[in-house]
Amino acid sequence: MRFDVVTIFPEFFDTLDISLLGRARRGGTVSWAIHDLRDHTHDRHRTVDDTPYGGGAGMVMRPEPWGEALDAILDDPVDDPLVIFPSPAGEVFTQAMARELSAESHLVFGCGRYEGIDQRVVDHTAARARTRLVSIGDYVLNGGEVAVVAMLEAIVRLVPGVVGNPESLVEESHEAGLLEYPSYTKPQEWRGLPVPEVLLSGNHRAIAEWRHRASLERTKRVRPDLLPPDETPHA
Ligand code: 6GU
Repeated sequence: MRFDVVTIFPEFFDTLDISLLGRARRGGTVSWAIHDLRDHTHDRHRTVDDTPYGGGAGMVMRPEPWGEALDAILDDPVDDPLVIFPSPAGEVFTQAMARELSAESHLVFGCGRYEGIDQRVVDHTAARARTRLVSIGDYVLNGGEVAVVAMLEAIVRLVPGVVGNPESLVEESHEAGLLEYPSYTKPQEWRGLPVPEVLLSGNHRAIAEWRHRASLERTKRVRPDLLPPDETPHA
């Protein structure tokens, strides 16, 4: 997988080289480039934003630097890139979307700041490449950078060959539509607190049943919205 990120804060992405993503990059499974939007400005102040037409608070990112930056990435596409604009006004990012995006060969992220990017940039991009607006949840961040780091961490770990043991991807929260069951390790007793007996039994069927029940109970308690209608607790 290849990805490109356009941002006015390239330093935000220095953390990508740590841990899993860095290892995947060194192993050749993923490659990426971080592009500074201000490299595509031509005035002394390297201006990227301006006041909104129609009035109102905040600033909007001007289209010209975005046009240039995206041209440089999209102009002669050898692949079929998917462009993602992180935005609180987008469709909500989920594990299912992370799975879907992990099968893409080329992702391009355009990180807006302030009150967003001039809409014509999104429209112009959508006319030449698959384009999506994606939100990571119902709250407001100052810009798309943190959202892109979060999305990339969720996406890249699903790219085949990135996580060593693919089985560890199957039994985790959200993959089965439920939250993950609680986990325990040594010691068997800690500060008077024992590990649930069944986990020490060696009875794999009983363990699987206990874990499924624990997943279900936890999901009912904290995320009843995730349950299929027939599992929803009655009011
Ligand atoms: Cl993707 N961007 C911003 N600025 N705020 C958000 C978001 C994205 N997702 C949730 N809040």
